[in-house]
Amino acid sequence: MVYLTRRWVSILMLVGLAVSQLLTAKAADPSSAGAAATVVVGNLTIDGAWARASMAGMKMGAGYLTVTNGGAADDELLAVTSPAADEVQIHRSQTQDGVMRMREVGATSVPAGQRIRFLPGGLHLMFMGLKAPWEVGQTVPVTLQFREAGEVTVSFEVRSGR
Ligand SMILES: [Cu+2]
Repeated sequence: MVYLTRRWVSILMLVGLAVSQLLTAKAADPSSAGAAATVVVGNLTIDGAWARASMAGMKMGAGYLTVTNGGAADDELLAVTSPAADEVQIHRSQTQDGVMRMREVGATSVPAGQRIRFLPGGLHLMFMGLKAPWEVGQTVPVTLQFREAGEVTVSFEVRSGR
């Protein structure tokens, strides 16, 4: 339909980046350029952070990420908060007797030298009481509190995917 020149595409990307940075202005980490950037805190590397677009009328949301512990000491994800939700819980989905259930697991260990993946159908962040619907393209600031590495705020990119 419309053929965008390379110049236009880069201008649009810059505008998009500026908007996403405005939306995540509360994010404490100025080094994270845009959504789903790799964030390093202490011995931990966090990447692939994304959240699912919320369904109409639903006040709950789910978020996913990968945490890699490159250090020699175990760490633990103690708590999660976000200005976009009343409460954030750490959940695990499990299929029991053919029914998918999820339960709150609380603090989650990130052992030395290991990678913990939060994925659909498994470990995930559950956002309760969304302040507003989450739409594809926006970003959600999420603060992760680790026992050893401390606190870090990561931008979760809202996607429609599964
Ligand atoms: Cu859940």
